[in-house]
Amino acid sequence: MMSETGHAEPTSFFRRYIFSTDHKVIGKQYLFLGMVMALLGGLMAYVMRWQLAWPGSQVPGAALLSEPAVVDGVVTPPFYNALVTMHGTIMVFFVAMPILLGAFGNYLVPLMIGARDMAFPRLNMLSFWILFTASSVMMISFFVPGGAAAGGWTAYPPLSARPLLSGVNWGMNLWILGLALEFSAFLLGGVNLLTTVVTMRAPGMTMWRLPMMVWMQLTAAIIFMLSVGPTIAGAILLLLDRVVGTGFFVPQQGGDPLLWQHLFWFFGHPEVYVILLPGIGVLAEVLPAFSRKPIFAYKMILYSIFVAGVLSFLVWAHHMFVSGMNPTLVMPFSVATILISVPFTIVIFALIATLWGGSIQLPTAMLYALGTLTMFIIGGITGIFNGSAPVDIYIHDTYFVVAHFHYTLFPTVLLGGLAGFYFWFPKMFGRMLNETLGKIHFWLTLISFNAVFLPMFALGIGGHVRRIYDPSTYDLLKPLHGITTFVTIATVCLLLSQIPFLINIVVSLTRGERAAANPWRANTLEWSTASPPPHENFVGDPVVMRGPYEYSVPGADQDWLPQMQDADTATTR
Ligand code: HEM
Ligand SMILES: [Cu+2]
Repeated sequence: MMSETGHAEPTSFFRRYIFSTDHKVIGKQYLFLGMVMALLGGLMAYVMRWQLAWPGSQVPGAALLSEPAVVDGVVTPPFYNALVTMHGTIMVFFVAMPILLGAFGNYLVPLMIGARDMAFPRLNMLSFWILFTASSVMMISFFVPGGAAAGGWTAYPPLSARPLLSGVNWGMNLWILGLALEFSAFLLGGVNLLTTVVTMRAPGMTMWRLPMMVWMQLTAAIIFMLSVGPTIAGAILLLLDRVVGTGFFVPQQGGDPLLWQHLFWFFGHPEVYVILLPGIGVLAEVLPAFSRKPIFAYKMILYSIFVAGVLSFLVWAHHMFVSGMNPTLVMPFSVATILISVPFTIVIFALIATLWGGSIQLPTAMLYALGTLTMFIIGGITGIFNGSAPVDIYIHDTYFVVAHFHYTLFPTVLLGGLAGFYFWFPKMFGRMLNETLGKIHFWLTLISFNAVFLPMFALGIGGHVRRIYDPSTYDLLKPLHGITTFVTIATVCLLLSQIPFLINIVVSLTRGERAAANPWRANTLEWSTASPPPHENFVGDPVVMRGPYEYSVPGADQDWLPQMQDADTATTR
């Protein structure tokens, strides 16, 4: 039978690998783009950290950069501001979203629901190429006169609204353009994903039989689409302020900078859940598979996520406690923020309970999943400090905040992303990754990650504010300088720790053991087809018999029951 999206396998190189409409190729394109951008974002962090530890000294490698960004190998203050801004922007919009939503969403969702492709394959291709254009616009902005945007990833006006104030003109305009393109790419992607999950599930794949990853992608897409509107409106106003001379955000012209903060954070807070949910999706697939147990409280996790999703729209002003907003509103926002920890705690406990009493196996994918879970708990708990208004007044805009959000984002994006990468790599590329290199990579990454970000809590409490170019100019930071240097050395270690990973990819892609269809003995549909899956995914038409987490079912003769085991058209191994 031809599927709704049925299309013959393309034969030309361009249609196959560049302008492909196959969700699997597009998923890999997103993955590759996200990894390249992660490398660039990581290098930017390295340059920043070097300047902070040894202010005014030459940054090794920076001679490759040209004036006026770098003078004699030393980073200039305007370039430092651009680095902070672009590192944050790139990591959130061009690493986290492409990998967690773009790559995992595109690659896994059609396979997991038993579809042959996304609902709109050409639109899917368009989304990727719009995102590619957006990334190029962002990177090109470094090379225009005045350099890249330098007002922070939050682009607060009036700094961002008036070229005169920051010295950045075209860089900021291109930042807005790049972000607009990025939003378009993920709005189109979200519509595509939603339609796919709603209309293209295989027979028997009821909503309550969906793998958790699909639910998380679906919820993330909905949260993104519902929250991004006000920020798009805000970005248009900001562009008008910049190029037409309106004053929506400029006090001298009767505008209000706080308006931007509201429009930005109404999206900015839900956005972190857009990133977090696919990370939870990875955990929800990996933890059951390697503890050989059903996920604990499937529906309860989902209800908690829905509650957290709704609450995420009601907490945005916790980023603005010290902005001069109406003090009457501070407490409701503070309480709502702390309330969100309730549903998330339920999710975390359900994931831990999934492990409880299981036959735990520890391949690299599982190590990364456990690393994600434990590190995210630190991020979550420190968020309660920030959310509590009286505490936040002291730690706002310090390295405590930087430590907190890296403890939430780094685990979900990089540790969670790597858990997913090690788990689905055999499916995507048909080869097994090397486990020894994988474990070395894991331990080095986990230890150096903590060495980078744990001391930042102390720096923040000690008064180290964020987004500063030269800590040595502040007397109060002098006693802390040893910690600052330590953090920078750890950053270099963290970056070097990725070398075994890159070696692993190259070695495994060329010489790795060939992957069986179902190397982890997992249940979801993607494991019932070949590794890598054929064009249009399944040989026959998949029919789903049961839920996704039937591991160690009493009385069954094997400890896993694939979702489509009884369909005679498919193999289970
Ligand atoms: C290689 C690991 C990383 C290191 C060493 C690192 C380091 C830094 C540093 C030094 C800053 C500037 C802090 C400041 O002065 O305010 C920063 C900001 C930031 N980072 Fe990272 N980071 C890393 C990974 C990530 C990841 C994975 C994400 C998100 C997915 C991320 C998101 C951000 C954001 C949103 C900002 C705020 C930018 C701003 O203030 O406008 N970082 N990071
Ligand atoms: Cu928030």
